[in-house]
Amino acid sequence: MRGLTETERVDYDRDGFVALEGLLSVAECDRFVDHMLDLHAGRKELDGFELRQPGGANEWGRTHNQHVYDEMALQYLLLPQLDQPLHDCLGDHAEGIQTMYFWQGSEQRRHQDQFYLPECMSAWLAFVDVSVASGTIWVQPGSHKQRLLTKTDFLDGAEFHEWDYNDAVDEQFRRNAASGEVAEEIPVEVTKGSVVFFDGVLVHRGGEILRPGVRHVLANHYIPHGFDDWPHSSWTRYGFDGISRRHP
Ligand SMILES: O=C(O)CCC(=O)C(=O)O
Repeated sequence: MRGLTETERVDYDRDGFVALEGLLSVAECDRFVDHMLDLHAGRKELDGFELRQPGGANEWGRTHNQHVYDEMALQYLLLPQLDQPLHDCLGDHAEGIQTMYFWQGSEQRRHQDQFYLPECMSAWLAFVDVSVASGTIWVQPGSHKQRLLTKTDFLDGAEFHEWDYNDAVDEQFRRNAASGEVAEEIPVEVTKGSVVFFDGVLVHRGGEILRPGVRHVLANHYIPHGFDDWPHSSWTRYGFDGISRRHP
């Protein structure tokens, strides 16, 4: 299976993300989208999947950790072609720990994934063409080499005590920009079948949806096999070799 080329490695190291086009076949994209549309419409049922009501508050809300109850989501967390690029980015074997499915753009505010999931990185699987209009992700290239805000920054007496988390990341985003060491925030527009690999410290957000409609994306998260301080001890770590474990 293909890993990162030398150029892609350099890009990933410099920017904190790299998009690999055509890593997923059209059939792989369509298969998962059909599955999700069937679940959404109630044509398929799955224990653990929250049935959506037309017009309900969570009608198109993302799923969280679907791989725990859905064999197909687990397959897509561990698609063989993700293994080598993840290894090249992490410098270690990757273990899958989280999935989120988005039928539509999230419009999620700026954040860093490692705030929630220490040491993680992401593989963001685009099952359709994703553009600024459909609410793609926006990233601040190079921000993965700047400060990571952690829970300790919000403790009593710490710099961001009583700040809203996303406001604090916006502030960090401004500081990064002022440092002159990062590039300007950009949208990541990709074609169907692309996978965007990104560092868990990269500052990013879900862009505003300018053209309402579907935007089928599966966001997978991974941690390095050698990471021992994983705090979510009740979450299973899934290896590409088929071995899963809880740790510690
Ligand atoms: O796809 C999106 O809109 C947001 C994804 C994201 O922020 C994430 O996976 O951390």
